[in-house]
Amino acid sequence: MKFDILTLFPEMFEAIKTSIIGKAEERNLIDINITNIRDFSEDKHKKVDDTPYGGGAGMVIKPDVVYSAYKSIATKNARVIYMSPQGKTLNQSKVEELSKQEHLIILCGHYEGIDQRVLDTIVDEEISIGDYVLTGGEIPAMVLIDTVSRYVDGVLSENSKDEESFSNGLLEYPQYTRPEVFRDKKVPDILISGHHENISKWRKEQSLKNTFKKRPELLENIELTEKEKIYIEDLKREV
Ligand code: 21W
Repeated sequence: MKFDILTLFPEMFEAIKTSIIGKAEERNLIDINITNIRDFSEDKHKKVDDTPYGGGAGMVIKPDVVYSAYKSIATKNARVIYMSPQGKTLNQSKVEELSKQEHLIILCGHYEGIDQRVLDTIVDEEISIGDYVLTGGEIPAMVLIDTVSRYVDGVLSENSKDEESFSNGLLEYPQYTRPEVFRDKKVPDILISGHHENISKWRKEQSLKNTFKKRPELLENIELTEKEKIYIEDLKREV
């Protein structure tokens, strides 16, 4: 899978070259290519922005410069995503959908904003990472690359995705490792019993309990089995 980033702050992307994503790139499972929008300025001072028509504070990124940067990397099958506070909030189902694309072009804006005409020309979709204000789209772009890359074949070891938070719509069960007793707190007996069926049942219950306590709204959007519904009703009676 190929990620092309269009940004005025290419140095910020050093951060994703580390860890699992860096390894995935070394193994050619993903390809991350950064394009500095400023390289496409034809101005002698490499100017990329100008004052807004209609007046007001701040500056606006010029459409021609963004368009030339886009043209330099565009392919027929690319999907163009504009990281923007006005976009739909990213979630795990959007991540899975995007992971099926062969080429994502990610445009990063800044507080000053980008001329609307080039956005209308090249952008397929606007995505936000949540309702809070950042200084630019670079961190959101890295969030997107990180989360989408996990779905690319070979990036993660098998089965590490299907049991995790959100893949079944629930939060995870608690985990324990040695020592068996830590500051007078013992590991739950069931995990030491070796009874795999009981352990699996316990983990499912813990997942439901955790979700009910910490993120009850998640339970509204998923299908539960009859057994799970009964368990939730029991939890409600407990409080
Ligand atoms: C902050 C961009 C404010 C634009 C008049 C009209 C990308 C982001 C961002 C930023 C403005 C995301 C203006 C969650 C975020 C991002 C920087 C407002 C100025 N004035 N997800 N327009 N939060 N943020 N534009 O901030 O680029 S995804």
